[in-house]
Amino acid sequence: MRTQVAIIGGGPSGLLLSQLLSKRGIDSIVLERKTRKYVLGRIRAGVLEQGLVNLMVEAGVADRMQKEGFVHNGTQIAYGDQMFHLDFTEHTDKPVIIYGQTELTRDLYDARETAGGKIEFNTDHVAIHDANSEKPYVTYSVAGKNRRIDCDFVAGCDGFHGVSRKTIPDTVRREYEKVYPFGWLGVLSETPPVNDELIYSNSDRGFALCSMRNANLSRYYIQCSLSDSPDDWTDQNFWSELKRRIPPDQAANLVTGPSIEKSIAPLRSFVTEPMRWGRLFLCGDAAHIVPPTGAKGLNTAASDVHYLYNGLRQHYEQKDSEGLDRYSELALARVWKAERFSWWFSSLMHRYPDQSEFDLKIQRAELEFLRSNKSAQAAMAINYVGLPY
Ligand code: RFL
Ligand code: PHB
Repeated sequence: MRTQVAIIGGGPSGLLLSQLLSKRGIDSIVLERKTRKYVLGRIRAGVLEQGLVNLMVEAGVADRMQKEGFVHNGTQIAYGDQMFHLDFTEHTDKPVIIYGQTELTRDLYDARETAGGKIEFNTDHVAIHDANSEKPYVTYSVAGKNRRIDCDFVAGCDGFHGVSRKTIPDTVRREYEKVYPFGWLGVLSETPPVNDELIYSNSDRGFALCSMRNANLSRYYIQCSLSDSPDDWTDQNFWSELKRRIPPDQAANLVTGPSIEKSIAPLRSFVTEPMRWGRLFLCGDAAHIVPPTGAKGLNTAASDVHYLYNGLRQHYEQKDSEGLDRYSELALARVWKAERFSWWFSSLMHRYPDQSEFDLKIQRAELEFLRSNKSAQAAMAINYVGLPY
């Protein structure tokens, strides 16, 4: 087989890139290790920046998101018994949209199917060859048969555990990492959200987040130990722990119900450099990970897609390689700012095992500064709604 862009990974990065390219008549094939059902069963992001929304519009897949997504003009920050509103509209001209990654991915799969886009599911043994030459190709197997795709470029959109990043030789690749000493236990339940906005809560018992997907679907998280397993947490224990970590008036309003999904995510900051090697371009979680505090993962994947899509367009439409040549530099400049914000917000909101009394006082002082200082709020709001591409 031959295509212009071979895309490894059928998560949001790979699908969005494929859909955008097809709108410009640029051909791609997506290789996905799992089934569509499996990918759509992973509960992940819920907060979309305007930049991602704009890309969905450009890709022609924004109708349902614009109908069903919730516009949020601010968020709630709680600590102890206090809670304050961080107003995005006061400091920026952008809201965020609440729309699940699962729904966004479903819309992209539907659009690729309607357009007759080629997606191979259940692929095994994907390998990228001659990426640093003029003639790269990808080999894989599906249903026991070996296949080969010759292509102009390879987009490595295969997430943190994929093969693309490791294709870049150790002598070229540099990795930067911080692993956090706790995880997030997440629960999805068919209950109305406790508040109209998200609540990020710093409590003595650890961090909690009240989020949502729609009027009758809530997503809650609590900071947990890395040695915990979801089975250690009964629904009842989860709800009572969550109630103790949010302000009492919110806890009193919390509607509880059976969990329909429960999982634990470790927290990690990670960046690989460069994001390009020859004709291989890394995109999204394949190149970088942020802790979920601040909701930057999917949104940073989207800004990579933006730079790569525009670089590829420039290459095919204008025979100009500048966008592709600058891809790594442009993408990384924005990635590091999202890394900084996610690290800062995580540090502000969690309990760390080695935190001293002094550290706790500093954390409290920073929260009070944020509550009372408009410039601090502006800096946070600008980062939360998303820095420009
Ligand atoms: P994905 O979604 O991991 O997709 C990669 C795809 O590649 C496939 N794959 C392979 N396919 C072929 N061959 C191989 N060898 C392959 N290896 C892997 C995988 O099966 C998969 O389908 O990466 P992508 O597309 O870059 O998207 C990134 C986002 O999924 C991720 O950044 C976000 O989910 C992070 N995240 C959040 N981001 C936000 O912007 N806002 C949020 O509110 C938010 N909340 C979250 C999150 C992530 C979380 N977890 C579980 C890590 C909340 C949580 C709890
Ligand atoms: C979510 O709804 O899953 C979510 C929202 C905000 C975050 C992280 C996750 O910062």
